[in-house]
Amino acid sequence: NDLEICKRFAAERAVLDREFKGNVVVGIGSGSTVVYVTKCIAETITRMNKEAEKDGRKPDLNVTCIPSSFQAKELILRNNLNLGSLESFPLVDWTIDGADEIDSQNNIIKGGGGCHTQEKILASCSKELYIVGDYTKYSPKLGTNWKKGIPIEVIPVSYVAVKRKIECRLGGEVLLRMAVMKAGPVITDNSNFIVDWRFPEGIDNWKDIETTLKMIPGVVEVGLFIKMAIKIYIGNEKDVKIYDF
Ligand code: DER
Repeated sequence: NDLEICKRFAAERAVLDREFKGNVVVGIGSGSTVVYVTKCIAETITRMNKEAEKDGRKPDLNVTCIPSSFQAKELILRNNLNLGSLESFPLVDWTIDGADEIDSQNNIIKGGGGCHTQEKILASCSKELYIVGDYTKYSPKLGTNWKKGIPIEVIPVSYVAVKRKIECRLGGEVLLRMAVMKAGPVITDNSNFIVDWRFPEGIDNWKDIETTLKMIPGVVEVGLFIKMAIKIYIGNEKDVKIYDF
């Protein structure tokens, strides 16, 4: 459908804008848009190696991909890309990842796919973070389109205490994220729970909110990526809108 086409447009533009030369360490985000990113990276490498062979040059391109989740690792393997680990490559040249909502101030909600903890670690190790998404992801302010709240990964035993503290201090409602194909809560790649904070209207000091949430004992990571992205690619049916930050 047309949303998938928009995702693919954004993903391909973000990949084709990148430099593929010599040794490159690339971060792979999580979610459905990144499926197109990973496929396009693989196609780009194949094309460049073929061009080098045709010109009688030795292919000098060496791309190592670092995953942000079990899903990202599977994507890297399925596309026959070189799988690296953050332990071996703690400095990443560029990362491309998806998002749940982006506003005009470069405030981003991530974690709809339950992977924001390792995504944020990977983003923090990357020289450049590029975000890709379809046009439904870009809003004048957070909460306009994305109604599921801010994802927060928590240590399981703490989830009621964290819920209570957030609701008392910041208002809104905190819900434990329940699994669909399994009885009980979603369990993350890090063996933790996720709670989603349905925040109240009128919040805009997102950097302070991120710090306040992060400081609550039991909170592992918050799905707010504040001013971490260098460029945002938003795909429409006919073109890609790029926001530079
Ligand atoms: O969880 C995340 O932050 C993922 O990047 C994900 O939410 C992106 O969503 P997508 O499936 O629409 O790409």
